[in-house]
Amino acid sequence: MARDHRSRGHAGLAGFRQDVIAGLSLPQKALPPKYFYDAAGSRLFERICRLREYYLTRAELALTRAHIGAIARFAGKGSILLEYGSGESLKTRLLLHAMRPAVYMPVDISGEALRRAAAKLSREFPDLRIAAVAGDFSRPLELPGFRGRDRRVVYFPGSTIGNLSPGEAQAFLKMTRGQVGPRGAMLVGVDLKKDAGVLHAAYNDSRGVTAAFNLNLLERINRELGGDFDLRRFAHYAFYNAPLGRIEMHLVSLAAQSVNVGQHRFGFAAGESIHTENSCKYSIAEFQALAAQAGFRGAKVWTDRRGLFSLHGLIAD
Ligand code: SAH
Ligand code: AVI
Repeated sequence: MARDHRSRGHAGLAGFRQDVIAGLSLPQKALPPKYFYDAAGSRLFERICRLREYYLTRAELALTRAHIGAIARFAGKGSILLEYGSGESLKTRLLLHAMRPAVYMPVDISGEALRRAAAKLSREFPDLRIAAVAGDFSRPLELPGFRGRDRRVVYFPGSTIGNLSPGEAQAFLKMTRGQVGPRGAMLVGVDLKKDAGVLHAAYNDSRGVTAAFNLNLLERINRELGGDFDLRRFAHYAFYNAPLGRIEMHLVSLAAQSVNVGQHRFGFAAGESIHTENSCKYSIAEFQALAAQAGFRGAKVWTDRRGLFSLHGLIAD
């Protein structure tokens, strides 16, 4: 059974416009990565997950399969399972089979992807109670039914936490620490630090799907906010910023140009970029220290055999 709640915290078109105008007015132009995920962006991300170079999805699936018994015991059979940034709920299926949650509550900003995933899951798990919430996890969210007596577990796979700055990640973990309560737990997928060449290939795939995903943000601004970005005059650029331990994605202006978004006009020098995403990579110790600052004890860590990706089992301290 699937129910769909639209959260009141959802910013909508006005919030999108405000964030775009503010971001393009900064000295280093920047746009929040949560806006990648309209219907087209979610489909492009699903294609990224299946690319040879994008090891993250395969590594997390492999480690989840290999350790599913222990992961389900850690989550607690019959718990309420809340997943942030659920997307197509790919890895979640393994968890749903193994832990049989009382309720599964997927939360995602991409309404179309969420509805598609919930409909598919209801066919695959006819007895599962699904309470889908279309909303933005960077704002306070109303989560109907999450405050029951059952144990509460938050699942945050995919290294989506890496798209937050370390400060934002800590605030997010603090918020979920409050949500799960003293008996609760969290499972967080975190991409590990590794060879820069492997990272570079994952964010610069040979088929150009990541480039299309990045450029779709400009297409979305054109479509929804009346922008006139010429996509042929911007290029995808992603590199590993080693001192900061993160992949940075940018869109680089290929010429001096100006662009209109509604009534606003923005000038670009040739070579000037819009910073569109960070994807932070953490060692196991670094992530456990971050979680500890948010009131979680790192109780378990699972990794894939190649040591590419980690899944942290956190317990409210
Ligand atoms: N968990 C899936 C998808 C990861 S992609 C996986 O592991 O493959 C990141 C997901 O988070 C997308 O589905 C995107 O729509 C969602 N998302 C990104 N920012 C969000 C936000 N601020 N609030 C809610 N969902 C968000
Ligand atoms: C969702 N997130 C964890 C992805 C990442 O790897 O940072 C988004 C992405 N950006 C480019 N490719 C994939």
